[in-house]
Amino acid sequence: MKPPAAPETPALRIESAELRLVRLPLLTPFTIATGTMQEKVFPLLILRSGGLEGYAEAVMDPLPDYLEETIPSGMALLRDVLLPQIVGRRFASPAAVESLLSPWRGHYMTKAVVEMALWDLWAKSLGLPLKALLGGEKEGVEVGVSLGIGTVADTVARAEKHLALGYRRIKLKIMPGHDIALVGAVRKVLPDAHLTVDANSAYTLADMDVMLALDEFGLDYIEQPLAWNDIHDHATLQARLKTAICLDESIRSAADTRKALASGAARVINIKVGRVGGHLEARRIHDVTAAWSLPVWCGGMLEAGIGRAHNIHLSTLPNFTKPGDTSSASRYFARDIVNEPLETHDGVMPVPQGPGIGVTLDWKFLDTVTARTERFPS
Ligand code: OSB
Ligand code: MG
Repeated sequence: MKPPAAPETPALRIESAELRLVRLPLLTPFTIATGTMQEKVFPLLILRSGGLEGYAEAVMDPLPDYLEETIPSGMALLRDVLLPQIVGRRFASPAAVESLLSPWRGHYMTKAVVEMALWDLWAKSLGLPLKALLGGEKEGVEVGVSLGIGTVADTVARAEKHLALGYRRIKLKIMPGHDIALVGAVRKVLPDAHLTVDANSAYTLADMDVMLALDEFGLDYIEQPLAWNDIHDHATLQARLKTAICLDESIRSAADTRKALASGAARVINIKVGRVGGHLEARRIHDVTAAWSLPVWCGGMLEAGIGRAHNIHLSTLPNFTKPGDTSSASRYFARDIVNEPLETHDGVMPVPQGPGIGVTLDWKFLDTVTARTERFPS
């Protein structure tokens, strides 16, 4: 018997790209152990094919404070290497871009913006929501809030307010000298809340006394207490704690995840699709963690609507069982760059409907917050 004829391979040709540098004012400055963000500055990539557009935001900061990538270095790599390579090329699937990106070392956030925009474009070309292509089924995703560093009294008030709004967990940013008393004060007024802390790598093993004190507050996990590029010391610390360690900065790949879980460095993983090079690697990390019967959750980088929508679709995968950081956009911005409001109801963020990431750009407003635009071909 003759096998059925192979279907014609669908392929999508990237006809052009547009790279914008966007500066969006934040409603309130956001302080973490490494510094304060006054505004959200990000590269926005638009890929075009057959009358459709795919969108993604890159999550690196202007300076290498959270991780080592920066906006200037990322935009240079996009301009000089990555976008000239992909514009004019045909792709048989979003996964096909990986072989072009993987030869370059590091630059996970820069590679991610290309891969994510291609996923959005691909899903739109099929008329399907991105979550359907990734394998997610949820209609909405449970989220908490990440509270930046402030005074103890103010942080307690914000924690109470957000819990009352229905947010499913409160994450407190901590740093040396702003840790035990803060967590103690919040725990006192919210004895039953899902509470976590995020140190953004501000401690070392020499701070074991602080870690052991934090271990007594019944936290869901302690996020990235030690160095941004460490796994080994986190394993030493995890062996001393009852509380789970969650790794953020240290995890860039499924291989990092395997090493962290196998060495006992963490029992929870924060997945940020931008930090790990895109949706495909994010899904691999999700799968490795699921194989260990350990949970993941979706982190955030104060994204505007495009990045927020990508995060929501990714969070629909089954092993995202802890609340993510993708809270209401109105907590961050007076006005977003997308037309659709991304707002939670009782701690649940609905998945935007429609093809791709399900949100559309507010071009008029976007133009007012765009500092620079580059086009490929120019
Ligand atoms: O470590 O998760 C982090 C914001 C900027 C840089 C790093 C982090 C964060 C957050 C905020 O925690 C998450 C969000 O609300 O988007
Ligand atoms: Mg973090």
